Amino acid sequence: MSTTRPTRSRAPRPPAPEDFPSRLRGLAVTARVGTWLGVCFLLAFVTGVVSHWAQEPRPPIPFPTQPSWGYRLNQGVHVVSGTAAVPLLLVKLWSVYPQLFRRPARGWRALALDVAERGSIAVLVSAAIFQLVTGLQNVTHWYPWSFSFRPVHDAVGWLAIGALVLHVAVKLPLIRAALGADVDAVHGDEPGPPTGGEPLSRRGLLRVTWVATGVAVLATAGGTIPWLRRVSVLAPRSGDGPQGLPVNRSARAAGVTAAAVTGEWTLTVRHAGRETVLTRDELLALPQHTERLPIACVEGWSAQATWTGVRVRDLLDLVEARRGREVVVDSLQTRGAFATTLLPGQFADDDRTLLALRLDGETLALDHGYPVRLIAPNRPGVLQTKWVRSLEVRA
Ligand SMILES: Nc1nc2c(c(=O)[nH]1)N[C@H]1C(S)=C(S)[C@@H](COP(=O)(O)O)O[C@H]1N2
Ligand SMILES: [Mo]
Repeated sequence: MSTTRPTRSRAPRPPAPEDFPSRLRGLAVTARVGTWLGVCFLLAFVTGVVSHWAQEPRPPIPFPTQPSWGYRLNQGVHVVSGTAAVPLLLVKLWSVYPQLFRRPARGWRALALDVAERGSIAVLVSAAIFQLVTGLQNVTHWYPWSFSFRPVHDAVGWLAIGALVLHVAVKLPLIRAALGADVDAVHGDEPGPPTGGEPLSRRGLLRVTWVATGVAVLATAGGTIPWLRRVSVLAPRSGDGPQGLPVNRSARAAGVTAAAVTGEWTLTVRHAGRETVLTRDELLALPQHTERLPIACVEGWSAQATWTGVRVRDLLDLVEARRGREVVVDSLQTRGAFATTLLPGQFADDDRTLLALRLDGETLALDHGYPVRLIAPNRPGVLQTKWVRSLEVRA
């Protein structure tokens, strides 16, 4: 191919879009990859909002206790769609980055529009990269930042989705034209599709992109879907831990080892000046109930298990607490954000909500919360408090 650029000019100059002549790039590729990226971001956004809602202590609309596997599915979709977005975003950015070197438009009006468009894309790209990087760091339990993950990831999620809606609205005519035409169609002043001299066709590039996305999905989906575990190399904590269930924070890490096993442990249930203290044997003498409920960690892994123990509602009845009351669940752990949690009324009253003493028929392992742990349906793992020492009914 001949070039129109004069070869004698050696003066350094910033690159221009023409300096990136790959014919694989083009609106046809960008729009197709972008559509799936948009789908992933939308799924991640909706499930992210649900997860945020589930973790709010007192949301305006109470979080439902049905279905018991709802939060599990939600977090699985969140982590899988976020991971699938990584290869899609890389290809999408590669397909458009020569545009970064476009000369600014001439004339005040055109320049103002140009600045507004580039500004909104800068917000979108940075928010998207921030979400994927912090999300993956969260999944791998790597917290190199000093801010609190949940509110920041939530706020930037809204920013990303806002910028995305704006971007799609502005580009809609282009997107529709590109999706309606052949993959090899040439739009605007693009260099045109590969002519056969290039190692890959646009169809080939798209195929590689879908395969890479599929691999990313398989590599993480095992965190939620047990029979995929063996291929899910990136799924964290999938199956290790005592009693076949993963452990996020061990008893030793929570600093509760000695206190829990001395045999002097008791459970205190408090309500309006009344207090009932129960030993482990006394708890075992109360009616025992068995429920199959998942632990669904916010970080993406989840596992179903059979829990046996005392209904929280039965314990609240001992202190004559009315229905609908919030319960503060306190643990033997003295430090950390999850040492104490708030159990909303609808969870406290649900018959499936237990203080579990047994897991899959065996005495609860210390790392799973021995002597007793909270297990409630459709509740984020992070709020399923282990090593419980008291329940206090809020006035
Ligand atoms: N007291 C206390 N309970 C806790 C935690 C904790 O750090 N401290 N971690 C929670 C988190 S993040 C999860 S996912 C579940 C995991 O329960 P498991 O270790 O029995 O699988 O316990 C929850 N209960
Ligand atoms: Mo968790």
